[in-house]
Amino acid sequence: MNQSLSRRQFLKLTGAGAAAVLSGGLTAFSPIAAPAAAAEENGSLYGVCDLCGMGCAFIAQLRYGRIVSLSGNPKDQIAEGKLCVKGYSGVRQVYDPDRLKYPMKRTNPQKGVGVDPGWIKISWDEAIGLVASNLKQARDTNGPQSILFVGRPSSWTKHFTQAIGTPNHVTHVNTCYSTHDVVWQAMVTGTGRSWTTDYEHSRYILAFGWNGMGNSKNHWARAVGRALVNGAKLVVFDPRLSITAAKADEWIPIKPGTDLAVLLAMIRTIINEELYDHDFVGQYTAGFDELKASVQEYTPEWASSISEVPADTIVRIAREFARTKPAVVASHKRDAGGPNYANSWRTSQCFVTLNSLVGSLDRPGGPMLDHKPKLPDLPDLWKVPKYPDSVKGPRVDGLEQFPVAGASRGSFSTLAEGILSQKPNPIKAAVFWKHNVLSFPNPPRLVDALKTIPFIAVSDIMPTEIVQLADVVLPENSYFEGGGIVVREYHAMYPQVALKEALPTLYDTKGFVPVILAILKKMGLNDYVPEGMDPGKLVDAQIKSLGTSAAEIKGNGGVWGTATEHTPATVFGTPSKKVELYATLLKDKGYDPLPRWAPPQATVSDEYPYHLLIWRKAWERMTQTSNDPVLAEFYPENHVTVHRQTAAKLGLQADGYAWVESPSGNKIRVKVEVTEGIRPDCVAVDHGFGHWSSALSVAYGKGGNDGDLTPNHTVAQQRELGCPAVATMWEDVAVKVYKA
Ligand SMILES: Nc1nc2c(c(=O)[nH]1)N[C@H]1C(S)=C(S)[C@@H](COP(=O)(O)OP(=O)(O)OC[C@H]3O[C@@H](n4cnc5c(=O)[nH]c(N)nc54)[C@H](O)[C@@H]3O)O[C@H]1N2
Ligand SMILES: Nc1nc2c(c(=O)[nH]1)N[C@H]1C(S)=C(S)[C@@H](COP(=O)(O)OP(=O)(O)OC[C@H]3O[C@@H](n4cnc5c(=O)[nH]c(N)nc54)[C@H](O)[C@@H]3O)O[C@H]1N2
Ligand code: SF4
Ligand SMILES: [Mo]
Repeated sequence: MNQSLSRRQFLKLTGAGAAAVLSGGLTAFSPIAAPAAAAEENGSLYGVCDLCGMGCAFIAQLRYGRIVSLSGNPKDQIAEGKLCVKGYSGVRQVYDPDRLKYPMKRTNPQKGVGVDPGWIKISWDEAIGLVASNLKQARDTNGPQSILFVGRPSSWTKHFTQAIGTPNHVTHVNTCYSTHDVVWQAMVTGTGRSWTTDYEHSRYILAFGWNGMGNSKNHWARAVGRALVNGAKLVVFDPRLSITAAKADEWIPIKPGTDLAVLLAMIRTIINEELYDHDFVGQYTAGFDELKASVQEYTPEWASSISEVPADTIVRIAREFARTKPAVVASHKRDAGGPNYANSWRTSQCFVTLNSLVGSLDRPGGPMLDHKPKLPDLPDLWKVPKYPDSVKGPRVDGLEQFPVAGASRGSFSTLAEGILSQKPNPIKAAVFWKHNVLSFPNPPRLVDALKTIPFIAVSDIMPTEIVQLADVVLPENSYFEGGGIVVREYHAMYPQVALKEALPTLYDTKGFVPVILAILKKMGLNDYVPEGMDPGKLVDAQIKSLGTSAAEIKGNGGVWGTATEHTPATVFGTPSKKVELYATLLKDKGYDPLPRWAPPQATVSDEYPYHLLIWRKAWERMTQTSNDPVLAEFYPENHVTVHRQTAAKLGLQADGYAWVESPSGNKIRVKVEVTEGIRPDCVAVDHGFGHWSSALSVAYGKGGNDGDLTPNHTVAQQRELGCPAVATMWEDVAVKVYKA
C-alpha cells in the first residue's frame, strides 16, 4: 500500500541541509491544480499533523510528487484512522501560495502595523550571517541577557538559548496550560502535566469549560461519544453553550470565574457524606485531613450565591459524580482551570482533588499518567561545555520571581512591559520561532515593545504579523517537509511513536534546528556544536533505542509500539510519593497548599457590563488555518456572540457589526451573532482573526482579535495577583459592547 518515498527523502530530517526541490514556481497554482513539473513519486508517505497539538498520524497520498489527499493512520492510537477538518486543511497550508519561500531582509528601517518592510531576497548564508553577527554584537556589547528567544521549548531550542547564555527563552505556556502544569507538578508528578484521559471508559464525565468535543480534538470527541453510547453521563458547566455542552446530558451556564466555588462545595459534600473512594484516598493521597478541615466553610448555599448554580444542583451532581464509577473531571488546557482567571490555578487544584477523591487518577476511565517511551536526548549523544551562569536569570519576563513557574516555561503576559521597561536590562536582539504577535494579550502593546528592539529574526512558514516586524526572515519547512518520529502524547494509553517521512521541500526553506546550529557556529560558539551534532543523528539514535529501524516502523504501518495492559500507578512524583491533596511544594514556595476560594480579578461595572468569553471554532486553528481559502469561504470572519436579550437591549442585529471594548485601551469591530446559548451577562469572541499582515492574502483585514481586549501585565501586577503559574488571565476581563 505504502510504496513511497525513498530513504534519501526520509533522511531529509527536519529538512537538514535540504536544497529546494521545486523552486518558487508553484505559487501560481491553487492547491487542487495539477503540479507544474511532474515529480517522480506517486506513492504515499507517513506524517504527523502539527496543527493543533494532538498530533494525529496520517498517510498522505501523492500524485506526481504532490499531496492530493490525507487520511488518518489507522494504527495510531490518537488518529484511529481519522483526521479532523483542520487536519485535512493541512494540505492547503503546505501549498499556500503566500508561504515564505526564501530568506529575506528588511530594507525599511520603520516598523509597525501597516508598514511595508521593503523585503529583498537574500541567500541562506547571508541570512545566517546577519542573525549571527547581530546576536554576537548584542552579546558582546550588552551581555547574553540582551538576547530574547521566543519559541516553543525543545531540547534544541533550550540548547540554543543556553549556549548563547541568555535566560530569556519565552514560550506560550501561560496563555495555554501553565496553571494545570504547575498544579500537576505540585500535586501529582513533580514535573508537569500529563495529557491522556481515558474518556471512553468513563461513566460520568464532568466538564468545567472543557470543550474537547467542540475543538474537534478528534480522539476525545470520539472517545466521549463512545462513552455516551455506553450510557455515561456528561455534565458541562460553561457560561456558553459550547459544542460539548450541546452534546451533554446537562448544561449548567455558570457565572464566569466562579467554578472554584462550585468545586469546593462539591469536595465538601463528597467528604462530609463519606462518598469518597476510601481505598484510593487512604493508600495513595496525603493531606486528606487538612483538606477536610479547610473545605468546611464552603457550603453549597455559599457556592450558589457566588456561582448562580442552585445549591441542590451542586449537591446532586457531587453525589452522582462520586457514586458513579469510574468518573472524571475532564480537563485539557484552556478550561476553567486553564490560565483564564486569577483563580484558575485553584480551580485546577480542585480538578486533581476531585479526581483523587473518586479514585480515578491513573485508573481506567480517568486521567492517565504519561505512557511515553524514554528516548535519548542531546546530552546522551553530545558532550558540550557547561552553560554560562547567566542562563539562570534574571529574565525579561520576570519569571524567576515566580518560584514554581519554572525557568523553562515563560510568560507572554509580562513580556511587553519587560521589554519596554528595559529591566533587568535592555533587549538588543530577538529571535522568534513559531509564535505570532496575535497570540499575546494586548498585541498593540507588544508591537510597541518590539519596535524598541534593534534586531529581530523570525522563523515562520507564513508572512504573519510577527514576520512583518522582522529584520531577517528564516523561512522554515512546513510539517510535511520534515521527517523523524513523534511520540504519542495526548492520547497515549501505551508507549507509541509515529513515523514522519519528509515531502521534498517545495521552496528554499530549511528546518529550524540546522539553522540555529549554523547560527551558533557563526557566532563562534563552536564548542556547543560538536562534530556530528545533527538532528538526524538524534532521531536515528532514538529509533535505535527502541530496538527498531525506520524501515521496520514503516513496514509496521508507520507506528512503533504495541498495546499493553495498564498498570495503575501506586507511587507518584511528589516528595511524599503520594498525590498531595495538601501540596507541600506550593506551601514551601508561599502559595496556598490547599484549594481555597479567591475571586476572579474582573468585576462588571456600569461602564463595562459584560464578561468576555474566548473560544475557538472547531474548524479553525488560530493563525495556522486563517489563510485557508476554503475555510475562509465557509466562515470568513469571527463574531461577537450575544444573548438575544442583550442584543435587544443594545440594539444589535444578527450579522450587523458591534464594537467590543475593554479597559486594555483597545476595541475590536466584529460581526454580531445572536443566540440563546450564552448567559445574558456574557459576550463571546472566537479566536483566530483580526490579521493585519497584508501579505496574508486571504486572512488580511477579516474580523477582530479577541486578545486585543485582554490586558497584559507588569511583573509587579502578576505578583500582586498571586498566581504561581503567572497565567495570562485571558477572560478575566469585563467589556462594553455597542453598535458599530
Ligand atoms: N478547533 C480548534 N481546536 C483547538 C485549537 C484551535 O485553535 N481550534 N487550539 C488548541 C489549543 S492550543 C488549545 S489550548 C485547546 C483549548 O481547548 P479547551 O481547553 O477546550 O478551551 P477553549 O476551546 O478555549 O474553550 C474554553 C471554554 O471555556 C468556556 N469558559 C470561559 N470561561 C469559563 C468559566 O469561567 N467557567 C467555565 N466553566 N467555562 C468557561 C468558554 O465558553 C469555552 O467554551 O484547543 C486546542 N484545539
Ligand atoms: N487572543 C488569544 N490569544 C491566544 C489564545 C486565545 O484563545 N486568544 N490562545 C492561546 C493558546 S491556547 C495558544 S496554544 C497560543 C498559540 O500561540 P501561537 O503558537 O503563536 O499560535 P498561532 O496563531 O498558531 O501561530 C503560530 C505561528 O507559527 C507559525 N508556524 C506554523 N507552523 C510553523 C512551522 O512549522 N515553523 C515555523 N517556524 N513557524 C510555523 C504560524 O505561521 C504562526 O505565525 O495562543 C494563545 N493566545
Ligand atoms: S485533531 Fe485535527 S488538527 Fe489536531 S492534530 Fe488531529 S487532525 Fe490535526
Ligand atoms: Mo493552547
